[in-house]
Amino acid sequence: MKNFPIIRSRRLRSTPYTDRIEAHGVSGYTVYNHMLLPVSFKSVEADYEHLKKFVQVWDVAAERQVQITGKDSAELVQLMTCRDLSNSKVGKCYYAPLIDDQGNLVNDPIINKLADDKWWLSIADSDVIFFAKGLAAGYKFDVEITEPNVNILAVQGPLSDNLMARIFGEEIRQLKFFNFKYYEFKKRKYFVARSGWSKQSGFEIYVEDDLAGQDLYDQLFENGKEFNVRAGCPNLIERIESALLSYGNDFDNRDNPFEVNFDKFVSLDSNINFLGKDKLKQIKQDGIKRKLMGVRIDHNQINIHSEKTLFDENDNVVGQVRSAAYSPKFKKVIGIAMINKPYWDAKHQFKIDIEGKIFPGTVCDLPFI
Ligand code: THG
Repeated sequence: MKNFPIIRSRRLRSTPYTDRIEAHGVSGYTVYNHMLLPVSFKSVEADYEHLKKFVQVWDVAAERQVQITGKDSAELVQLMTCRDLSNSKVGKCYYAPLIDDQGNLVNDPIINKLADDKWWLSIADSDVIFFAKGLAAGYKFDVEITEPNVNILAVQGPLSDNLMARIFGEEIRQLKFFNFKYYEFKKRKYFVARSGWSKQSGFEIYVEDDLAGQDLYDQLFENGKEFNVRAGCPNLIERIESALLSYGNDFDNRDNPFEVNFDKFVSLDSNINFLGKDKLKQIKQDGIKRKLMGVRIDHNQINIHSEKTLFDENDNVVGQVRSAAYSPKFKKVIGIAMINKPYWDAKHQFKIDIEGKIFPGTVCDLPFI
């Protein structure tokens, strides 16, 4: 497949950090929530090796916030997710599948509870704001729904604590996973969460002022020299190895949360009210017929831009690979695939066509071990 340049316009939004990541040598973008999201700097594999050893600063402004405030905000947020938020606390982040009336997935945001009547849904790539506004109008909720100017900088990698302590002070080391707090830098308060789309540990800074954010970006590099800081981005290899799922790639609005292994985030027995609850009860009772699994393929390269079908030795369909990459750790191609029921037992064999050649592979559990 040929590579074409992608032409920028107002519709394809830049971020406050775009000029900076270009100065740092960004070499590829994807589009996420109608915004530029970097995918590589040196190369996906070189970025991966660096991320696992040092610390990187990521422009993940494309993880947009849907802000929901007002008297009925908690009711609306709960209506959108099958995760029970009735005991949720201010200062905590909740990974929460959003579900439609058919019981299918709409998005998988991190929901940040800023106050009992103020929520930020830190969304993956789908237009959650219109879904929320439609529900609010239909239910006549007393809420305000906006996309505030919040642009996340993620600081990821094993040395991220050291760099963040240099900027925000030693106390930031105490911040627990999926908690957030405000920390000061140059007399300004920043919302910092311990989270991020890698398993190399790290933080996310939700920046609410463009100029301050650009200065913070530069300061992270000034202070990070001794930790070998680099510009980075969510890394395809690392996130597949870590089984961090990507809405639109690994799952989408044709899939329900049980098929995607979100069982622990589905609350059917409490008395909360959410869209699709009866459908999910029915689906659970009937049982699912396919689910997301890992796959390992005996090859050293792959490029996925649409689903690829897997077959057994009799040409029956085993499932479809939805994301995959060569893993230097496992020395194979690894991927995330929707696997049909008779085949999802670990170790089932399949064959796959990669650029005209047939390669063998096996189904395995997620996460990869
Ligand atoms: N950070 C923020 N917003 C985001 C993402 C992010 N929005 C888009 C996208 N990423 C949302 N998807 C995910 C997917 C996985 C995780 C976070 C966001 C994640 N999962 C952990 C895991 O799977 O181990 C923890 C889940 C849990 O058990 O609670 O971190 O990255 N701001």
